[in-house]
This record gives sequence, structure tokens and C-alpha cells, in this order.
Amino acid sequence: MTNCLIGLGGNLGNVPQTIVGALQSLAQSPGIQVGRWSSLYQTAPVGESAGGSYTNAAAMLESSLPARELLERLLTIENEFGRERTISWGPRTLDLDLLFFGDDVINDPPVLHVPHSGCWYRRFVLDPLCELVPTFVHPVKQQTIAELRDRLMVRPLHVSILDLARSTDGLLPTLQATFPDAKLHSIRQPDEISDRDEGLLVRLDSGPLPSWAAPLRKRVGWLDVSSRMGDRQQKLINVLRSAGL
Ligand code: PH2
Ligand code: MG
Ligand code: MG
Repeated sequence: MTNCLIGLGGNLGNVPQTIVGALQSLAQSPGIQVGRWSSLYQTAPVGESAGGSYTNAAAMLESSLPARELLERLLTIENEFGRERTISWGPRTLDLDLLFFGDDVINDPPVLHVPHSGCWYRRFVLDPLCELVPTFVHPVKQQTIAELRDRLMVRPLHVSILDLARSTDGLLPTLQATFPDAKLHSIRQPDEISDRDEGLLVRLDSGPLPSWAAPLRKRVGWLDVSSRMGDRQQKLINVLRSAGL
């Protein structure tokens, strides 16, 4: 049996009813036991085409299924509750994300990634999780859920942006004005690195990382968004909104 955590969310139809229904379907699935679940959270939509406000929650599962089969079961339940996959990050009746599968670190593209890439900096994931398992240690970040959440509550929240391919001059002033609770920095050379591992460190370009920048990958706040969809500005807006700014 593996202790797992899932994130639940949606913004179309009667989401609270859908979430309860999805937990019932999970409880009836062979090899899956549903444990405690969090309260429901009303959260602001993150993403340009995400639609209206979301309801989010988290739940604990025990699974005797391997991660891939559990994930398939989650996708099937999403479909049973009317999930349509037209636009990515679009409005949805039900989203079931496998956040943690024990302490396992699994990267099996395109769909199976645990811990879930967004689970440590998205408030709509961390807030419900923190209610359930504040002391659970993220197996890659090596911080507890409560610590990961607390890091995001600091004001101003320092967000360093690493783009070694293009200047951020045209990007930062507008973003800074839109997000007064953030303190945005650009890192383009070694002397722009702060000693403190605080806030977020967002990597935009996908080129090779020079040796002076390589240690940054080990920082808790390291977040590589180079392969995500959208332009640089939209990616950064999504990160900042996810962090609760
Ligand atoms: N999920 C998304 C996109 N945006 N925003 C909120 N508030 N909550 C979500 O669960 C969410 C989102 C794609 O999975
Ligand atoms: Mg999701
Ligand atoms: Mg999903």
C-alpha cells in the first residue's frame, strides 16, 4: 500500500458535488482506499484561458495499484464526470492530479510526473494540502508542505528571473507594476545572485546552464518553466498568480 495525495479542482458545473462524487468513485475502485480530505477552497483562476473561479481540495489515498494505474483511474474518473480536453489549461468540470505517490520521484513523460510539478508553489494546491499533511516532506524540495507554503507568504516575495537568452528589460517593469507584492529581479550574471534561498527562481530559457548558474538548480525556489506553453510574460503571470500574488 502506498500513501498518496491527490489534488481535486474544477470550475464548470456543480464542482462541490462533482468532487464528492469523484471521491465516491475512487472509494469504489479496486486497489484504492480514500482517507481524509480537505475542505473546499474557492480560488482565483490561474491561466489566461482558465475561465472563472475554481473550487480546489486535496485528499489522501492508499493505493495498492502502481502509480501509472492509479493515474489512469484518475483520468477515467475525470472523463466520467464530463471532463473535456479541448484547450489545455481550459475550464473543466473535474481535474484530478496525482500530487505525491509516497516518497517516489517518477518522471515518465508525457503524463506521469510525481511529485506533481505545481504542488510546491501553487497556493490552490498547497492550501488544501497544508490542512491535511502540513508535516509531509516534499521528496525533492526536502521541505514540509507548511514550509513550502510559508515561503510564499513573505512580503515582498522575491522572484528572480533567469533568462540567459533574452533581455528581461521589456518585461520586468510592467510586471513589477502589476504585482506590487513581489520584488522582481533579473539574474543574467553571477554577481546578481543573492546568497539567500528565498522566494522563487524562475528559469525561462532552455539553453545550457553555465557553470556559475548550475548551483541555482539546487535551490528550493528553482522553477524551470522553459518548456511550458505561453510567452514569457504569460508564464511569469501564471507563476506569480499561482503563488498568490
Ligand atoms: N487548474 C488549472 C488552471 N488554473 N486555477 C485554480 N485556481 N485552480 C486550479 O485547479 C487550476 C487553475 C489547470 O489544471
Ligand atoms: Mg491541475
Ligand atoms: Mg490535471
